[in-house]
Amino acid sequence: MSVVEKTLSQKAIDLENEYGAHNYHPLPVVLERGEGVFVWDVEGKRYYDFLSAYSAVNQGHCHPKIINALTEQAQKLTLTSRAFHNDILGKYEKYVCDFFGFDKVLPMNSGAEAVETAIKLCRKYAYEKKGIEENKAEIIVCENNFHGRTTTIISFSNDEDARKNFGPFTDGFIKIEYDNLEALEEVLKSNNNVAGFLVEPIQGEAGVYVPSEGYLTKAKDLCAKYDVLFIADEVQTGIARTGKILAVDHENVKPDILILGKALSGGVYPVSAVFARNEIMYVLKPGQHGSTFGGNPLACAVAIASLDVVQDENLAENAERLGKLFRSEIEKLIPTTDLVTGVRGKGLLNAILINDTEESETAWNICLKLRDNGLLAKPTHGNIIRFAPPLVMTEDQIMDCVSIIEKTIREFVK
Ligand code: IF1
Repeated sequence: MSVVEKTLSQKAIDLENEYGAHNYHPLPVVLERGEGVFVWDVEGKRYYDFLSAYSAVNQGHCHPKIINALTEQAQKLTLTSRAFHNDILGKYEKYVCDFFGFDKVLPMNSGAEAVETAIKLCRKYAYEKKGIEENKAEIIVCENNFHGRTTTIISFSNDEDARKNFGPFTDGFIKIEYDNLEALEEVLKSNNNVAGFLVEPIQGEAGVYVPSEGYLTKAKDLCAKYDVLFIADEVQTGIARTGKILAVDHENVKPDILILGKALSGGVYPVSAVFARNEIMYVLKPGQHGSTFGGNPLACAVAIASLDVVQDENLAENAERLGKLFRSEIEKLIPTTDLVTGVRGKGLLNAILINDTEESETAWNICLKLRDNGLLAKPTHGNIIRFAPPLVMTEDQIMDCVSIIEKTIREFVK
């Protein structure tokens, strides 16, 4: 028997390894508490959270207003299913429709479910309103997209890890290059069966890839011209993350279908939603789509409180301001090091590019050092590190984080 006692962290990691499926490769840190922009590990060490659970915790960890809404509702009524009405669903639906400017909402739980919902809605609308021949509808998607993990969604992914040995796949998707309007128009004008164009306003998983200015506006115009639904997946970019309530707001684009998830609940509970105007949403009739938990009272209470926080605390403006500051500070660092070659992003959805190959361990090792220095972030695509802190951050805190990043980069020897 070893004389060295295992740390609490190691014990927790061992349990996950032994009993959990190995479908993740987490950074070795075991968290037990969160408050605002901070999380603490089981040994009591404090970190800045620079991932925000992939942009789900925009309002900060355990926001008292959201937790309060959760606990109050939890003591009254949690789930009725949609077999019966409940007294908060309609209130929630009105609230979010007013908030995002849509006629109708369809409540779901996870982001992937909401994407699936949007796909079904788009296809049904194409058959019943546009007159596309049954089973012929196609949806245009972008290369390097990330929309979730269901079998239909991975059918149009081009990430080999996400797809390999999960076939057979779902038909009906056409992949084009992201940020390429010619490619979009090419398909639109040559194919009368296109029902929709599904796009992330910024590609998150691809490495925070911000498209050229005007891309979304022009893509939306092309969709309108060819009578095709413009479907924005704002699961990651929505709810103030990029410096506006929605990333499409930067270009004043109004999607025909909008998909939200993650921060719709402040990361407190799985809540997702699909928005559309009446004409589109009316194609769904009773029995044609649903979910046991979608629109449950707990989700409704949590989501209302989460959006109240976004508004009351001006999180979009804060993300815009601190994002500019963050990028300009990192820009200053770049000429002084060989390790970082670029920074990009919008609002507080940013990434730095590490000067090494995608296969290298460098970004991972930098993240381990960042962790040691009190900041948690995770590489995406090997050589890119995503930085997405909660939006409740202050200017002093972000400057503190910039110095942690700077110190880590300077200390780092491959
Ligand atoms: C994981 C990435 C982020 C999303 C967009 C739908 C979904 C997501 C634009 C599905 C989810 C997540 C899932 C998470 C990792 C993560 C992610 F690295 F894969 F790309 F955020 F950056 N549309 N994104 O980004 O939402 O069903 O997960 O609620 O562990 O797979 P979900």
